[in-house]
Amino acid sequence: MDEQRAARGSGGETHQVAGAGRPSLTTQQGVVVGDGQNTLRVGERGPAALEDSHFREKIFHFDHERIPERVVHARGYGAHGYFETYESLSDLTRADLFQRAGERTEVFVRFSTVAGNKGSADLARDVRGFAVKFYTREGNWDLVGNNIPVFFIQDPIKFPDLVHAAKQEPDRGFPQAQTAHDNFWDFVSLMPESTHMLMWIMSDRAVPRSFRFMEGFGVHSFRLIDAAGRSTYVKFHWKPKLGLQSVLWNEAVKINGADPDFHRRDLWDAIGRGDLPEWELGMQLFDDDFADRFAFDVLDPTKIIPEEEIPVRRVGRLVLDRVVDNFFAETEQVAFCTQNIVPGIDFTNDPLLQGRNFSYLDTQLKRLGGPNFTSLPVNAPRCPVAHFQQDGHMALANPRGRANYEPNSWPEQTGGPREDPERGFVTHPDAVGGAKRRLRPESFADHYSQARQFYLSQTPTERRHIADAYVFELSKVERPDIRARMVAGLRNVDEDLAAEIARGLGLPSLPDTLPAAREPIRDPAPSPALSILANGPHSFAGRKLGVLVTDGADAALLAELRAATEAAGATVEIIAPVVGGVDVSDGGHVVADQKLDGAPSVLYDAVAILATKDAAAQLARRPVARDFVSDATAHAKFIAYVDEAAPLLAAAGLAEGLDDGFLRIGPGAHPAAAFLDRCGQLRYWDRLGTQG
Ligand code: HDE
Repeated sequence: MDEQRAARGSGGETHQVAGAGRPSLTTQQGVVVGDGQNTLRVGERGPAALEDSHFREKIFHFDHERIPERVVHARGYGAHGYFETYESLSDLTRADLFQRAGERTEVFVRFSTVAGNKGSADLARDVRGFAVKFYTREGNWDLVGNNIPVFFIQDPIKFPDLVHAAKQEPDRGFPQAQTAHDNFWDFVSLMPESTHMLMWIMSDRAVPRSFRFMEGFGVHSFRLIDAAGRSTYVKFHWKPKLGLQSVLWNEAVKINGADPDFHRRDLWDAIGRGDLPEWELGMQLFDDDFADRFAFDVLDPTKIIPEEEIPVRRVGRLVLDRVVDNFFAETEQVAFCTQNIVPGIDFTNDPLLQGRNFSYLDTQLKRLGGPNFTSLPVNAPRCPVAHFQQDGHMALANPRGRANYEPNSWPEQTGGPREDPERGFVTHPDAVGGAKRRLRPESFADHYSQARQFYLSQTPTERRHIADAYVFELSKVERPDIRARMVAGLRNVDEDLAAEIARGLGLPSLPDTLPAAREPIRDPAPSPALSILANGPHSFAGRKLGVLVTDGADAALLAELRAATEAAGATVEIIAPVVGGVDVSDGGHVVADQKLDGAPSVLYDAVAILATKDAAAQLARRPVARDFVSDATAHAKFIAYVDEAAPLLAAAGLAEGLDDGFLRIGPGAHPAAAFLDRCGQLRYWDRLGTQG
């Protein structure tokens, strides 16, 4: 044996062999592998032998590891959890998961960005997917939503055009994961129906701080159907327990460099430490009378129903409590399909929803390679499944016996399942009729009023961000006529906004207003629910404080800061000049979570600086330390500091006139808890005025 080993390797490599509880390595055929380090060769320095079945099998499998990525929503991250119903909704729906108070239904959730490829960065300016698979006792229900309640287009036939225009341009293969390029703005400026969605995309909603701090929406109107067959319209909402939070665009750009996996890491870490992300499921419920008198068409996916008109009733909560065991098996192979609904829920004729119902099944076939993807554990229903579908690639759930058709006259035990009119799915008998035509309903023609309502419902800070985002994106557009056309359309939304963008772009003059298909409503009632900043959350829970420490830092203050942060339900990360950590004032050693160069302040919701005077003077000479402070300042973050940190603050341009977003902590100054209190405001926007 030793001789053989010596013959195998002369490079001093480590051979780890099976034994002592470690299983033997095998091939896919179950044959135990004797040597996993060397291919079979003829002669010591000779050619490889084709009969090396282990090598051949291993490389073959590796060559086929990738499956086609999703054509949209390629970059995503999933987790398991449960949905808990608050109270029986049997007066509204016969859907089994809503029948019993306290009932828990297993779920799998996948969050995603839309435009970027699988390896793109998390903080792209983009809509986020929020797809939930409920494994109910009466089959799988997929609520495949987004974090924005409207969409770009009104007809599914435009989806390939939209996606082509948004993704990287076909000749050059870039830019990826961004809409800041000619093709996107060319297309949307020619599609006035996208105006409302664009307002959301240019707003802070498109750069969420993490998945945990964003809302979700089913977008379309759906139906709930009760046991008597009565239909109630419903729009689905997800409300994050921790409130909404977004980052500044300048932060997003920097986070993408510092940690392109910022969002998935955040979800993984939160679940890992038991800080379980939670959302409430909300329903806006309405009937035909409301639909008839509502100012817009409830089938138009470019419109919302303001919460002030139909309140959101909270009916249950979603808790994510388990990360995936294997990213590929679960997050990558999960197959959401909008047509997966259960008895008690039904579609409406929203044209986009109808188109989606075709697309999702089709795309799974391409992506997962065959029709049997429903047998994969992440896709398989948790309730009994019985049918006569058979064979195909990778058939795993094969029927037994002779009967593979029905009706048949084989005995009950072997004759297989039959339809069940009592328990089965019944389509709502919606009366429809009319000529077969290709047309856009007249009732979908108002493209600007709700865009205006959204804009007017934002705080001044948020409005500033919207204007800045338009200017940023359109400044990347090379063709001046596209920039001008976009501004011409925006004059229908808000003259001030259009003028501000025109100024930001340096347009020589304000272009003529684009003619509107229908005259927009000039004075829509604001909907306060549409603003992020106007709605709290006034809590630092679930957020992260970055504490920059140096040798000699005040040990007692650090302990106090940790305790106050934990009491606020937040987490601390220690950042030091070296990852090995620092020796603090009481002689103890504090291990760092991050080395300063790898932990810019954009990764934190607030920061604290605990340094000695000498160490602060040393840090002041390092650009990375100065950036740490000046970025936190520019991003309106709350900053705690000790007196001794003055040299670093001064080097970052903050010699005097610190605003109320800065708080001196430590002996003779504020207690750490006072700082955490302030952090509950999340950002000190006054520092920026409305200057972005
Ligand atoms: Fe999708 N969409 N979509 N979409 N969508 C896909 O299905 C499509 C739309 C959404 O995490 C694809 O499995 C069409 C609206 C999410 O796996 C594909 C139209 C909303 C996800 C597809 C839309 C969504 C997808 C690509 C216009 C919000 C990711 C991969 C008619 C309500 C699901 C896949 C996951 C994925 C088609 C518009 C949400 C090609 C044709 C509106 C969250 O089937």
